[in-house]
Amino acid sequence: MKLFVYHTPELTPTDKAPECAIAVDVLRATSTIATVLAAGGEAVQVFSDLDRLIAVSEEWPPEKRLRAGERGGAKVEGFELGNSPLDCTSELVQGRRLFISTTNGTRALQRVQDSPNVLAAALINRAAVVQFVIEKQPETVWIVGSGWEGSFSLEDTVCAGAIAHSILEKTHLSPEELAGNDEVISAIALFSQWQNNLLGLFHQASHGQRLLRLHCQEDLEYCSQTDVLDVLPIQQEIGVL
Ligand code: 3SL
Repeated sequence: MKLFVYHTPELTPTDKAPECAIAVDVLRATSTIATVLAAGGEAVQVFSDLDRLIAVSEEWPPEKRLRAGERGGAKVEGFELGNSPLDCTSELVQGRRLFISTTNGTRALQRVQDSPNVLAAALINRAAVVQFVIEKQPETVWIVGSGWEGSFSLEDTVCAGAIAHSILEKTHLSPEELAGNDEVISAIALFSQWQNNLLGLFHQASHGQRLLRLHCQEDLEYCSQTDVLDVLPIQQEIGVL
């Protein structure tokens, strides 16, 4: 198995697809997706375009759907939800499909659509994602961070490092054997440095600071937890997890 880390969708190759692709947006899209599925959501359908989201979700009965939208960290007007995983209680999401569009996370997921195994990962469901990779043994795995509008983000790279670190522990591969690019080694180094203070790292991250200005401290706390949800968001059809 060779693992590659790409910090943003823009840095991800466009001329090939891996056997397994893992999209990461710890703050907060993939944390929200994992939370909805763990809380009994029927499925999560991802859109980059808000008009398309509205048109497709109109085909579902209102009691069977939820619309979640975020732009610039804030909730899209008229939608039931923004992008806070803490709003996704089982009372609200049970048996309903979430139609979601966010600034960066949904772009990362769409960037890897050509892979036969597309997963959504965050720190909270890291163990389930690692378990899938270990059992499936894909030849090539990509972890694609969402970043922020094309730029590197600390929280997605530390999650990539958390996944890589756990794969190393469970397979006994050496970092050189696992790593397909240098980004893997630097992601592992970042995780090793911060694994006991992930919330502290989020406070230093530019998007963490953006969310703190929007009074989302509790979201940061929630998303900085590791391995607390046993849920594997895996794509069943294009755009549906
Ligand atoms: O950019 C995204 O996809 C979002 O996750 C950003 S936010 O955390 O909802 O502001």
